[in-house]
Amino acid sequence: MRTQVAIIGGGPSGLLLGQLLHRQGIDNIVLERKTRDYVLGRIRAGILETGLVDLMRKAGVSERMDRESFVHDGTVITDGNTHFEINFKELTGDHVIVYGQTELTRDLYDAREECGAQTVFNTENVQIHDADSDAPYVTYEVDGEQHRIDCDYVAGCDGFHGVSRKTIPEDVRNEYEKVYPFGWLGILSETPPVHDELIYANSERGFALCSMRNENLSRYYIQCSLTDSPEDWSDDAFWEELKRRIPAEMADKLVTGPTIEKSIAPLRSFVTEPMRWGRLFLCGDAAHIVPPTGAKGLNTAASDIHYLFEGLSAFYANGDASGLDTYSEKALSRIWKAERFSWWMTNILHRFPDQTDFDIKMQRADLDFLRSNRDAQKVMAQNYIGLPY
Ligand code: FAS
Ligand code: PHB
Repeated sequence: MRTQVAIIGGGPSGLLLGQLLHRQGIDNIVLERKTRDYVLGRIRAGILETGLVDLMRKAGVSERMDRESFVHDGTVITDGNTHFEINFKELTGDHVIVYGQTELTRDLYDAREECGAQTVFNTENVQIHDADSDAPYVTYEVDGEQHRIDCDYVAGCDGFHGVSRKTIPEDVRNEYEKVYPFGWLGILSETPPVHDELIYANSERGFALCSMRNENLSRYYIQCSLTDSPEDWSDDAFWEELKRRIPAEMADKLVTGPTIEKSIAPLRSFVTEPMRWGRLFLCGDAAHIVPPTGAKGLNTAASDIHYLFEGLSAFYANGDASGLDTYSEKALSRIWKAERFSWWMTNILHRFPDQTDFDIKMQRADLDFLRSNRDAQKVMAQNYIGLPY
C-alpha cells in the first residue's frame, strides 16, 4: 500500500489533519489502534479557540459545530466567596466557544467516512521505519495480519502514550516535564449548568471548575488526590464537595443529579523537542501535554495541525519545503507560551500539598491583582482566547 501522508492516531489531531489534507487532494491514511466508538467514548476538552474553529471551517466540518456550539465572551474566577469576571470580548474583541471534543471528533469521523478517506481501526504493533530517510514506511497488524504502508511523510498524532515520539532516538529528543501532585475528578451530568459562563474556583479546599456541553449537560471538575479513584466518590459526595468550593450564591443555584460519566485525569506539563525527525512530524499530545486548567490541550494540537498542513500543502503544491523545515520551531514557540499559561493558571487556582502560608498569600495576591488590574486581565484574556498562530 502507498500514500502521501501516513497519519498515526485517529483522535482530533489525526482526523483534522487528514480532513485538511484530503480537501487539498493530498492522499492520507489514518491508523487508529482503537475503534471509533472507543475514541468517541473519551470525555475530554470543551473549549475551542477561534483558531481551531477556523480550521474546522477550512476542513468543511463546521456545520453542526456552528449550529450547536455556544459563544462564551468571558469566564468567572472565584476566590473563596468572592468572584469576578474576565471579559474576553471587552478586553480582546474575541471569544471562545463551548463544543465538546467528543462532538468535534465525531464530526471529523463522519466527514472522513463521507469522503471515503481510509481509516484503519484496531491497528496493533504500529512501527515507523526509516523516518530519517527519503523512503519512510509504516508497518502494522490487524487481526494478526501484517501490513505495510510506504509514504512520503508520517504524522505522529498518536497521543502521549503513542509510538511516534518514541521513534525519535533518545539522543535526539529533549523532554521537559512537570507532574502535578493532584488530579482532576470530572463528571458529566444531565443538569443545567450552574452559570452561563465557566467558573474557575480557587478555594481553601482546592480547585473546582464548573463547565458545560449544552443547556442540559454540565461538566464539573474538582481537584482530587492522586490516590483517589472515581469509585471513592459517590455522586452525593462529589456534589457536596463542589458546593463547598464555589461561592455560596452559586452553590445555592447548583442543580445536582446522577452523573453519567466520572473519571480522574492526572495533570502534567510535558514537551518534547524537536517535533520533527526526518520525515516524521509529531502533533498534539504526541509532543506536548498541558494541565487542562487553561483549556489549551486540544487548542495547541490545532495550531500544530495548522503549521504542518501549511507546510505539507506548500511542499506538494510547488516543492517548497520551508514550512516543513520550520514546523518544529514555529509549533514549539506557540506551545511553550501555552505551557506557561496553563502552568500559571494551575498555580494560582490549586492547593498544593507543600504550600506554606506565605505561598497562599502569594496566590491570593496574584488573584487580587488579576481581579483589580485591567492590564493583568487583558493578558489573561489574550492567552485564554488563544495566541495568534
Ligand atoms: P489523543 O490522545 O486525543 O488521540 C490520539 C489517538 O491515537 C487516540 O485515539 C489513540 O487511541 C491513538 N493511538 C495511540 N497510540 C497509537 C498507536 N500506537 N497506533 C495507532 N493509534 C494510536 N484538553 C483540554 O483542552 N481540556 C480538557 O479538559 C482536557 N481533558 C483531558 C482529559 C484526559 C484524561 C486527557 C488524556 C486529555 C485531556 N485534554 C484536555 C487534552 C486532550 O483534549 C488532548 O489535548 C487532545 O485529545 C489531543 O488530541 P490528539 O493529539 O489527537 O491526541
Ligand atoms: C471542559 O469543559 O471539559 C473544560 C473546560 C475548561 C477547562 C478544562 C476543561 O480549562
